This record gives sequence, C-alpha cells and structure tokens, in this order.
Amino acid sequence: MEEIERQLATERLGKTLHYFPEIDSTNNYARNLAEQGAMEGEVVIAESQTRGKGRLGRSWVSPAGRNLYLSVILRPKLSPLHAPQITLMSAVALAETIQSFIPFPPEIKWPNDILVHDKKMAGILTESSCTTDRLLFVVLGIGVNVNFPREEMPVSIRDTATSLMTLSGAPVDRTALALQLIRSLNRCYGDLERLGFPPMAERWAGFFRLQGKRVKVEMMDQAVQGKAIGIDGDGALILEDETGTRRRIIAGDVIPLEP
Ligand code: BT5
Repeated sequence: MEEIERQLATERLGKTLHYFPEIDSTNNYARNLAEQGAMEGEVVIAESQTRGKGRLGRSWVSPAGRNLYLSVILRPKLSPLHAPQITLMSAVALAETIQSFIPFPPEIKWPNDILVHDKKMAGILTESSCTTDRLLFVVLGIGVNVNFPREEMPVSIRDTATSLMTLSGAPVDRTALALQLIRSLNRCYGDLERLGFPPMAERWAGFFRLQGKRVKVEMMDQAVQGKAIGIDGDGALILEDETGTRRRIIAGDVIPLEP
C-alpha cells in the first residue's frame, strides 16, 4: 500500500489511501468519510469485504487475497443530473486498464459492467449525495476479479463471471493493477472535466458492443425491448422500439436478445 501512496503522491486521486484487511464495504466506509468532509481523491481499499455491494441491494462476491475492491471519493462540479457521466467515465478508465492486462478486448455493458467474452470481470457502483442543484460527492466503487479461479467462485456466479488471471493465463500483480487503475481514473476524470462529456462518450462507445442490437432492459417496475442506439449527452441509454420511437433509459439491467 505504501508503494501505491508513494507512486500517487502528486496525483489528484489516490494521494490518501485508507487500507483495510477486511471491511464491510469500501463504499460504505468512503461514504462516511465523505460525509465527514474527506477530500476529493481519498481512496478506500480492502483485501476483502464482508458485505460487498452491487446495485439495487445485490451483493458483490469479495473473497480475501484475490481481487481488487476500492472506492474513490469524488467531488465533481456537475449537476446531479449529470452524475451518470461519472459512472461512464469510470467504465472507460476501467476498460482501458483491463485492456492492457489481457489479450482480448473488454466490453462495457451499460451502465456499469465490464465483460470479457460475455462474462463479468468487473463492476462499478456509484453512489452520490446531492442537494437539489449540486452534487456534494460521489463515491465511485470498483470491484475487479483479478486472481479469482473459477473453482473458487460461488456457484451463483461461476458461469457468468471471469477474472484477469483466467484470461491472461498467469496471476496478475494486484498492486500494479490498482496503481494503473487509479492513474487511469485520474486521467479520465481530468479529461471529463476539461473536455466535457462528448469526447468521453465517444471513447465509451468504442467499448460498447450492443449498438444496433436488440436488447431487453429490465427496470425497477417494468421491462422494455428495443434496439440499443447508444448513449446521450447525460449518459442515458437510448432505445428505439419497432415504431422508431426512441426513449431514454436512466437505470436498468440490459439483456442482449441477439448475439
Ligand atoms: C455491480 O453491481 O456490478 C457493482 C459492483 C461494485 C463492487 C464494488 S467492490 C468495491 C465497492 N464496494 C462495494 O461494496 N461495492 C463496490 P450489479 O450490476 O448489481 O451486479 C451485481 C451482480 O453481479 C450480482 O447479483 C451477481 O450476479 C454478480 N456478481 C457478484 N459478485 C461478482 C463478482 N465478484 N464477479 C462477477 N459477478 C459478480
């Protein structure tokens, strides 16, 4: 950990690390820190999580010594409406990092999954706190399966998950991965701030393989089907139905209906 802190000493994100051998959830801890006034860029990192969280009350399998679990506190100058841009920016940073460790192209599954060969390698959980017109902070949580062999995975994810080691054929240095990921987040966050969302959306689209494909999107209270067109300026997914009508989806789970 000292190595990561030393290497990131001059960067905006990662200068201050909070490290835990075990924690309930790095996102919960980071949220508490942020509520108590922690600086932008503070990072919480853990060897294992006892209550790792996914979206919508789902859980994130987080065994010790295998993977990467981290949360970054951000204080972006964005309106709450634009908070999804942070999830999409971090998906780009994560996909670019993963790409440099394996010989296969990762895919971003809107809004927050990184898949390789149709299996989930990493997930992002962004939680934000805002007033009506201002984002106070965003906790950006990232979990990456690093040296997580299939036989150690619980049956519930064994057929749907993968890890860097499984695809690269050799164990991956988790410190090197964490360093590269935080550096990549630093760059992408700076790019988003300096250049705005359209260029980031373009990079995002380079990892989006469902463009033009029929998909089903399951939302809290309903499901819709249509052709995935891409994302709009706010990071919403654009879906086109049979009549050519387009609608924006802000949150949901995408299920591909064609290969
Ligand atoms: C996510 O949710 O993909 C967000 C995961 C974020 C985890 C990080 S770890 C650091 C930080 N601290 C936290 O407490 N969380 C964040 P979602 O799209 O809802 O996907 C959850 C689903 O993915 C589960 O219901 C499982 O089906 C599957 N899953 C759970 N653990 C997995 C794993 N390790 N690898 C692949 N798939 C997994």
